[in-house]
Amino acid sequence: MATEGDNDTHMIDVLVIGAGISGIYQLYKLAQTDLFFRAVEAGDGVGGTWYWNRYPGARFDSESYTYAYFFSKELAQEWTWTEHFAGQPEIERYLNTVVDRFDLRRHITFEVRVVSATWSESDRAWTAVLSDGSTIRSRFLVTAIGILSAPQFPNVPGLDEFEGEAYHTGLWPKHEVDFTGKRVAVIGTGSSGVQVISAIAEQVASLTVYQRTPNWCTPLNNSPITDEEQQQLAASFEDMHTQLMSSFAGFVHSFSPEDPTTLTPEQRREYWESLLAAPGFAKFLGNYMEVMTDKDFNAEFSAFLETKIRARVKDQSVADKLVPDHGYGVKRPPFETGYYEVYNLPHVSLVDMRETPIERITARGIVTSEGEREFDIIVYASGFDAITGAFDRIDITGTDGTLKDYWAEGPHTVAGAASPGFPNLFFLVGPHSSGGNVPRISERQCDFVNDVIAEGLRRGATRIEAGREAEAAWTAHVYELNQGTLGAQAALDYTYGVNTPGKTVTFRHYDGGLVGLTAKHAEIVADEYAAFDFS
Ligand code: N01
Repeated sequence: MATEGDNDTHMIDVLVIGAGISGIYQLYKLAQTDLFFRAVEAGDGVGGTWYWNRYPGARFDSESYTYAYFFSKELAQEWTWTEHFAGQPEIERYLNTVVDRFDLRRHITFEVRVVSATWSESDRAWTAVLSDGSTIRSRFLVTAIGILSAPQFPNVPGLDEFEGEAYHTGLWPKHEVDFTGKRVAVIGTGSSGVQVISAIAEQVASLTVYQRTPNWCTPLNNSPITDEEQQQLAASFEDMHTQLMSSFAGFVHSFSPEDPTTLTPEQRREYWESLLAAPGFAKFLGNYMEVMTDKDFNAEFSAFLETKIRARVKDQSVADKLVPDHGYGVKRPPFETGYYEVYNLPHVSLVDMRETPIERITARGIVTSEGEREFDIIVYASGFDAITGAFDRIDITGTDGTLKDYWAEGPHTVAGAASPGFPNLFFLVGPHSSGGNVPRISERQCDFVNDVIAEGLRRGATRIEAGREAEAAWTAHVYELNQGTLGAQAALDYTYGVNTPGKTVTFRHYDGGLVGLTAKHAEIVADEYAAFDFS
């Protein structure tokens, strides 16, 4: 194992962009090799998503122990999660512990962004220009930049005019934000909005929620991990890893084996009641598969959830606005703790932006078609330019042009790991690979990418390029799986790019889960990596 001490124009072997969940694992893997490597990270600490999204209420909605690393049993024994769904501070502590425990911090240059990366055919290397003006030349470039890391503000005028405090959930400051007695607006009701709204509602003087699309929010059912559970978790470390890595999407939950057509509506409801009492993603991934694929079962489950929302919200005219008109699961559903009860508080109001859209932000507050409301704090929970957004923000130029142009009409890749025309560039968690519990997907992808690089080095190659045929086959597979699904029919989710003005509406996620990705990797290996050109 070796590393380059500083950012200069020496040639290194591998440059990793990002020190979040995937970047840390990638560094751990590189540290087992004799390659020269370095990571650059925009934040002043590690964690990626869990560094930037430090807003009140931010926490896992995958079980903590399913989100953690599995590369070290000692680490798993040394670290104990306090809750089934850990909060952001604990997650950030965990990631820092990992980095220090395995001495990875010294490989990371903090507080710099990669502005551009350009491939040189004569050098067979990438030159990355960093935001501090320095450059790094590297034979291989590995992006660990996440799929939800390019924060996006509402496209309304006046954002800079507001004279109060304004924060984006994905760019939350390290200092404490005091909401006590403040008039607060939250724009956006995705997973971040739902978490922050629930966390601050009791503290504020007034809370106004600006909602464009209501979501199907179901209880997270978080709880402390008992001593007995800790012992069980410690004892089942290997089994848990095997279970997760062979599951559909890297979660502990798996679809019900029962055929709902053989059950009565009462039996289905009884099962759904049990799901609502179960933790996290059970409502989605522990459901009948048919709820996600058949519009009638989907409508029945959605109607069941509607009764739950209406029972929790006292004012039915508010409940009318909170009940989605899309089916459950066609848009990534948030998980909540006390969310719907927030709307029973006298100082909380809900603005339906479909009826009264935001026209502009002013020095004092927010103007909708209904008039102006004044605020001390505006929270933008308005999401991200998802999946390809973080790639578009780096000027990546390969053999025939930029990656942004190459993916302009939609990404095309070999197994989400690489694209033709961009030799020696690999993506960990990027387009057309993700779709599940991110650390498990990224573990799989990271192992694969490092195997491809190792194979190239074993063959004495200095250039590894994804093949066009393999790219066409994987892209066709991604769209084929997605075609006709309830998600594709609705095309409401950020995985289609619909939340980003001007972005081509096309599917950027992957519906085959960890299972599909694993099968593809195995096929590529069995085919002696013919999907890649080594030279
Ligand atoms: O972002 P989002 P997020 N005018 O895009 C609204 C993960 N995550 O940060 O739905 C008005 O879901 C937008 O409205 P609409 C998780 O994968 C996990 O909340 O586009 N409104 C929506 O309501 C999640 O899915 C956890 O109509 C505008 C909201 O802003 C993903 O991150 C916690 C608007 C954005 O919701 C993203 O979640 C948090 C505009 N111009 C996040 N633009 C865990 O629990 C956007 N909106 C692990």
